[in-house]
Amino acid sequence: MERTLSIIKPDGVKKNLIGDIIRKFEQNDLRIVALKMLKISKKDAMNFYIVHKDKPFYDSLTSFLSEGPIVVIVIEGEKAISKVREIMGATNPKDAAPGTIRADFGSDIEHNIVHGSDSKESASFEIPFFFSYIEIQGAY
Ligand code: IDP
Ligand code: MG
Repeated sequence: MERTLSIIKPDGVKKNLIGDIIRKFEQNDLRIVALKMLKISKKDAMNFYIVHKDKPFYDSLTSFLSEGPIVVIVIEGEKAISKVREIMGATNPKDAAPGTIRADFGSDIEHNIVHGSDSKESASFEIPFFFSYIEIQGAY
């Protein structure tokens, strides 16, 4: 069993995709164990995406993530990290496999609807970034 963090980014919320995205996760044998909607500051977005601090898109990405409400979700299941990445599709919607969230709904490489932790290490940074232990309704 693994846990991973997903975020429905401001473009996904704006496009009314919260239900569609959660349904995709649940249909793939993944369980939602924590969820909330919030709007984060630019500073919080910069801390969340600190691994990208030297990338040319860091400023624009963190402005985007803080521009409107997001939905943060903890997902639990077998191989949850790679499963969520698969359901999301490649970073650039143009390269994402047909039927993935990013292929179906993403606008461009930045505005790509969803986030998913890319490793156990990033999941263990990202989950407690948004949720405390008692907010997570998991089996362990
Ligand atoms: P990921 O979300 O598929 O893990 P990362 O490389 O970790 O992709 O990048 C984090 C986020 O930064 C992406 O989801 C996307 O919103 C944005 N991003 C990635 N590469 C670019 C780029 O080349 N230009 C603009 N934004 C980018
Ligand atoms: Mg990433």
